[in-house]
Amino acid sequence: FSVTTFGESHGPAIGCVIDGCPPGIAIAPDDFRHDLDRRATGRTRHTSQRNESDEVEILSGVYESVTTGTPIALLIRNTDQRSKDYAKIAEQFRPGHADYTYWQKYGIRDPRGGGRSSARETTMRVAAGVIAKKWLAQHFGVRVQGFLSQIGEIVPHGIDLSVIEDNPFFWPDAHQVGELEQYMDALRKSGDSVGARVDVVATGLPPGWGEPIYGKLDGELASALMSINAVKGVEIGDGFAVVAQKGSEHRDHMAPGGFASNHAGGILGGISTGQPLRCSVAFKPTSSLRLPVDSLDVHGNVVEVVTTGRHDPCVGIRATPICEAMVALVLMDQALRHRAQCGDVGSVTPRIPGSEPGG
Ligand code: EPS
Repeated sequence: FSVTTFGESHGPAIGCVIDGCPPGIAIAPDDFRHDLDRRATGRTRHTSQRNESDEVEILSGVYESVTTGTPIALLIRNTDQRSKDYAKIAEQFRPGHADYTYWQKYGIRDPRGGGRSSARETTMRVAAGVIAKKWLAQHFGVRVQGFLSQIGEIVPHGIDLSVIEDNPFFWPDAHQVGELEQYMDALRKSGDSVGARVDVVATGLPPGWGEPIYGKLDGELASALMSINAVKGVEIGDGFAVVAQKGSEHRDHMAPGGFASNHAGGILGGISTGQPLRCSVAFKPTSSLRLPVDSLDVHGNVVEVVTTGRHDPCVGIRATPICEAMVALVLMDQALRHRAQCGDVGSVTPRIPGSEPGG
């Protein structure tokens, strides 16, 4: 099972090809609406004001509203890809932006709205993830849910997953939404940007998904999540906090009633334990700022860079559905691999119940 995407932010369209998807999954264009809207720009004042409707066209792999097993091709046409400063930024490097490394690698650059390095590409990851989420839910009852667990220095006072769809930040504490609105309004006016952390919890996994050495479940998740634009860190379970833990504290006690804790994040030895999967993703602050900064141009001249345009002051805000999608795609791939090698997924081993989501 594999996914690849194509298209540029200011090109005519973006799209993806999903190969190896099982036949018989019911899919219609409307299925994509909810998650694409959660990720889209222009839906609240706290994100980029680019206004894309993100209508999915199913080009192949689906007949009479079910997948046929052949490659699924999805297309979304760009409709609001205007930009005024192509000429100006075409030869300048934005500090912290991929335009420098694209130039070093290819010696050619598509300056139209960040081209291929734009977060626009993540639209197609979310679209592909919709199919994976649906398949995982129908076959295993797996649910993948993300939330924002930090913006700058602000962390939630409490975690209530039932409120994250009710505010523009995917924030798990309804009492702090006003504070976040004020923080983001001030940040946007200042012209600066800020980093963020997204947590993802997947429940309902059977034990046994993942490979023991190459293709470890945590390795695949880290790779998939790290491949999202602006990601600088991925943690599984307690992540970097394990550095300060004692073994007696970190190990998850086992009893007939289930694991007593979930420091491991639902993975041991690269294989799922049957507990909730927990991972956490760090997003850097957006590099395209209207605050002036010294940089170089492609000729080595010192230039002052000011990036105008419709950029996100906190790219992490829209990242929750993207992280969910990447986790779902990895889980679907691992479930299919496990079924190929071991037969019926989850039926060969007695399941030890896990702790609750976030536990
Ligand atoms: C982006 C810059 C902005 C965002 C874009 C990501 O686009 P533009 O270059 O048109 O101002 O709006 O995000 C999307 C269009 C999207 O759908 O996520 C960037 O530089 O990454």
